[in-house]
Amino acid sequence: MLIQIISLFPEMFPPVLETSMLFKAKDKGIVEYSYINLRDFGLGKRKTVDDTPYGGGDGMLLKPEPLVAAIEAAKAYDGNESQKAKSKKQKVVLMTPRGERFNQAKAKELAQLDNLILVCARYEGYDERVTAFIDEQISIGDYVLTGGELPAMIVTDAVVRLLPGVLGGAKSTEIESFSDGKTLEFPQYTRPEDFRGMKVPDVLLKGHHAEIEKWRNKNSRAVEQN
Ligand code: 4GS
Repeated sequence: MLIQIISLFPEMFPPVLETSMLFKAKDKGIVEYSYINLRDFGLGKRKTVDDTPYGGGDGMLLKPEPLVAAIEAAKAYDGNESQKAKSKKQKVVLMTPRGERFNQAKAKELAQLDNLILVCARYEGYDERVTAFIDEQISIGDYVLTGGELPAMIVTDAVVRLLPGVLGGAKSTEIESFSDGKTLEFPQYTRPEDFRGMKVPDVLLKGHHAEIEKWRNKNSRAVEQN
């Protein structure tokens, strides 16, 4: 999968996407990350990307020309050797609190794509006409951030871990064992048995599998999974 990220702050991404599982996915050739600096598409000598809103109001908006030029550049790039994304399943997703709420089902859906283009807004927002060049608008929650970069990282994380070959064998079979679409998220413990006076629940120490399952069910929250 080719994941392209359009942002005014592309330097925010490598520290997160080049770490741990997200890096391993890239190292294995399962995913390619490509960062597009919106500033490169700014207008004039000053590479302007923002302007004041018609009708007045606080703050600045992203202008449509640079944003749409960046989206078109992203669409024209067809990935490195391992990712021949061109003319395959491609989607342009804009991160915005006005979008549809992100969840595991959406992550699953996006994980089917060959090419995901994530657009990160900044300032007070963007010129509404860019939405004509966007396939979907997604929000990670009902709060206002300073930019769409953290939301884009969250979407990337949730999507990449679903790509075949990213999670190790043990982990993926663990998920498959609750194959009703939900996973039971229950409290877990590891050594030591006594940590600062807090004991691991007895039932978990005894190896009685039926009792353990009962305890886990009782203390579970069902979370949509894979
Ligand atoms: C979100 C969010 C967000 C909104 C971007 C204000 C800069 C900011 N994006 N889910 N302008 N919540 N974006 O807060 O996706």
